[in-house]
Amino acid sequence: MSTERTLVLIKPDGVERQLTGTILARIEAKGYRIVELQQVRATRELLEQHYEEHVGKPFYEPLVDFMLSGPTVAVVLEGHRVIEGFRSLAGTTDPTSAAPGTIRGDLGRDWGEKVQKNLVHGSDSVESAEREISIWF
Ligand code: YYY
Ligand code: MG
Repeated sequence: MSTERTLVLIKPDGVERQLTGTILARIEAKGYRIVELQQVRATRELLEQHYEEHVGKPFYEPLVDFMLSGPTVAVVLEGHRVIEGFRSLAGTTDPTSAAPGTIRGDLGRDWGEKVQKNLVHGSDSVESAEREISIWF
């Protein structure tokens, strides 16, 4: 058995567009368990830790400003291979080309701004999941 935990964020665009319930319903329908959930207003310090790997990239500052623009819903999911499973449910980073059937592919698109408002975040490895969960919870 490889039961895992992953950190999912419903980003400010998802909360603003009132897609929280829709996104959580997709996660629950897939069979993953929600073990923690809270709506939070991220701080710059928190985001600097969360997006540590992206500091200095051209999209970093606009990304942080976007993440500061409104509340985020932070969720911890549990399930067998949930790290890979949630990223598969979410779809690829660019919402314009994310496959239909995925959260980003069905609900997200390019809004013509510098940052891809792609609705959700999901941890990409066991190590980043542990690190990110400890940042948000
Ligand atoms: O893991 P994932 O969210 O799919 O993408 P990352 O490469 O980790 O980038 C994090 C975040 O940064 C992404 O969700 C949107 C934003 N971003 C961007 O605005 N422009 C890029 N070229 C790459 C990423
Ligand atoms: Mg990532």
